Amino acid sequence: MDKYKVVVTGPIMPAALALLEQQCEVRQWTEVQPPRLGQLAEWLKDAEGLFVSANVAVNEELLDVAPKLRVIAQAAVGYDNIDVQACTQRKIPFANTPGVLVETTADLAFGLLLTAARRIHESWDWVRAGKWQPGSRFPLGVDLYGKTLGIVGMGAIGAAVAKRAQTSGMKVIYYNRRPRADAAALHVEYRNFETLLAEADFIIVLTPLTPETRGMFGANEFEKMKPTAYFINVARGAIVDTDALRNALASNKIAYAALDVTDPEPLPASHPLLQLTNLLIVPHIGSATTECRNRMALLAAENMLLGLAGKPMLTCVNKEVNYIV
Ligand code: 8YV
Repeated sequence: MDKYKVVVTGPIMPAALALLEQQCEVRQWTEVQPPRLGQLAEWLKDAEGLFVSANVAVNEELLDVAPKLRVIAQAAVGYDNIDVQACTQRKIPFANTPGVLVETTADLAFGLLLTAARRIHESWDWVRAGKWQPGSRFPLGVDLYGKTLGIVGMGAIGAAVAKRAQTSGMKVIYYNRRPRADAAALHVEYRNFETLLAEADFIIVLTPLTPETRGMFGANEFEKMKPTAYFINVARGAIVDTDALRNALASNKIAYAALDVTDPEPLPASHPLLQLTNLLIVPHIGSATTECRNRMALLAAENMLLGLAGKPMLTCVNKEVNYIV
């Protein structure tokens, strides 16, 4: 049997590559810089499968140069880089990787909250700089116990963060477009967006980036938060107006921010955000553990092989075309 032709747009965990290679002729982009469309075009001409790691925009322009494409699998849960409607119009099923990164990302989200509240990262810098001297005192942090966490975007990751917060004695409120039917079982309370902004001591953003959520946090929203509020974003940078966040932090309208995602990404070393001291930034590492990246890559590879064989993919987004006619 001829092997399927698959293009992989970036790094892939070895086990997933080995799985793909059993049935596919794989062309993998291995440069450090993500590929531009022109650099992939030759490979895409006869590609049947596209394995994306959120580093490439899958839009009409790309689909136009990939006439034989039948399946797209992405090793990421967020898919703001994919024009799903364009895929559906061309009857190309697209799958992401929900579920397998829930606990890992929740650990990072709650870890950022705790690290920021207790200034764990700054205190280590302080010790290393030799400032731990007789009589010296590191500045005080804030408690989590008894505080209110507001989760914006209460999906599976939100529920996993809520569990962690509740274990630390926090009350959890949330905002979603629609309240969750199982909120009582999760011991979380719904608030409208404005009320959540005003009530929360800590806010964690977990909502997907869509046209509706782009720029959802701007000057008005930071204005409504408590001056003691901690703002944590582990979703997508563009949900936040970066200038408005910088101004809110610089003028102490809010106390602190901890970001796993930024806009732009990567953040240039000269970026004005980096001049602030009341924030902590990590380089988009929400799912970055060996175990989690293996689960994501293997699920994406399984989806790819199922799709290429004309079988429904496990976690297809555009379910209406989750088969090959
Ligand atoms: C990264 C994520 O995008 O799954 C997502 O949506 O944000 C992260 O897991 C992942 O690194 C992309 O490979």
